[in-house]
Amino acid sequence: MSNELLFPFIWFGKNILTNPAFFVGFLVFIGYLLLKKPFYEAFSGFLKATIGYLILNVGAAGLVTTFRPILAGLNEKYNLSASVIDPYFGLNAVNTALESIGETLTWVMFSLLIGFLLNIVLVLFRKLTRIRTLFITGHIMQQQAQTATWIIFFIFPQFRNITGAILIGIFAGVYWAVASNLSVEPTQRLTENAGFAIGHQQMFAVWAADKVSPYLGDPKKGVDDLKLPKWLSIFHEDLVATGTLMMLFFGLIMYILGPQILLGSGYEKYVAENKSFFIHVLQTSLTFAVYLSILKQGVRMFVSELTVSFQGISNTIIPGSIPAVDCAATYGFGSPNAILFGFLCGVLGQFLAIAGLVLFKSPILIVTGFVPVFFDNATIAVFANKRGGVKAAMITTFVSGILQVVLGAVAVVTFGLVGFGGWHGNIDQSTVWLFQGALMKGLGITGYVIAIVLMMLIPQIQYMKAKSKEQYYEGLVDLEEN
Ligand code: ASC
Repeated sequence: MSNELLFPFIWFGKNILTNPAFFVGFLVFIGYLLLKKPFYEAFSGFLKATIGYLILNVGAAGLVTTFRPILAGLNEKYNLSASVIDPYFGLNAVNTALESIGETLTWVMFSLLIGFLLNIVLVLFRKLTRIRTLFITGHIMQQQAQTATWIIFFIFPQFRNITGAILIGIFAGVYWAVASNLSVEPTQRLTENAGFAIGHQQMFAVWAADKVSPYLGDPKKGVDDLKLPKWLSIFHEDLVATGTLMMLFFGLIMYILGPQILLGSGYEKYVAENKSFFIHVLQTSLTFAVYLSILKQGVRMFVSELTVSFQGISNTIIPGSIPAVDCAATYGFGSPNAILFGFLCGVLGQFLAIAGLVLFKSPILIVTGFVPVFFDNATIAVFANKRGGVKAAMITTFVSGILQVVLGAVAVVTFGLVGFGGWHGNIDQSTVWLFQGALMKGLGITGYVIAIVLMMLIPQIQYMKAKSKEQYYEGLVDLEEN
């Protein structure tokens, strides 16, 4: 073909495919048209998705500029590299890391699409795969696809291309299908067969908590028998909790670094103007919460558009699958006390582990992020409390907090994210994914294949162990056995 004929394709590749904001908008637009929505809805979907992505970029850029002097200061003064364990900081870190190898986030979108379609196929062939669940929590899929993109591109530099995107898509899609499928029984037990599974970032952990809790404590001695102080409830609000955590951690770090290092050449002017360092520290710490909330707002916007077009597609192809949704959906069924209690024990575990890192002079400093410490541990506690009461809830979340920090630090090193300021940080990503990543790092593509095969075996074992095969497919549990 001549160059003129190819021109539209080249133009499209350069301007849309490699520009995630427009690529997401384009996907949504096509999705809406395929669902036979009127043109004006497709247009509005395109705008909301693209603008959402552009908003995300603003939040991400803001986080980077706020974080950079602190990261540089820690490095300069103590040779330390700080990483916030939180998926939103993780997004940011991966974004910068991908840029550093000359790649863009477009691959994330490709992989997301491939993973989602694969999950549908796995459910379609449920008689063979034993997969019953479709993962539909869009913002989580986006975060996980993004982290997986970095992991695969980092470990397999030869596949920084469409082959890599397919590998990422398969990895993510199989994880979504298998892990959410694994959460069916625990979730159904908790919710008394409400008919959904978990599609989030602690599905393996929920399964483990459901399994070990009966051995750890007595379900009759639940968290509700405790009296938690009322002021704790302010942490239900995520900006309050994030603001507090950021003040605690970055406040402390910035104080220790001191104004001279942090302000650099601006220091003299600052002293001359008689400004308060305390207020500077406070404002900078809270600025993290500001940019995080901008970033989240952007993610939610484009993801909710993607979800509409994705769900439309899946509903028409696979009726009768079990939807796997946000972990917060289980909170209405568990004890409300368990949520805060899990968060608290998780915080305790995390703080202790961080103190351990400092004490043992780890070159990686982990900073608590809100999302994993709250949502992972709250969710684990809800399940553990149901099966083993307050003792189980306490032990499982405390251990989870420690693992989140220690294995988070290991993950930062294993996945080459030192210096980028963040790691995904959720418990499944810091345990299961870390193990799988280590397999791939050690054994190359063979390790990748082993990781996928091991995951695919899980639903087979579940099915084999199921007492009633019919019930297995319906996803129902016997409630009397509780
Ligand atoms: C996450 C994440 C969020 C929250 C939310 C909980 O992992 O990225 O925004 O948890 O999904 O409801």
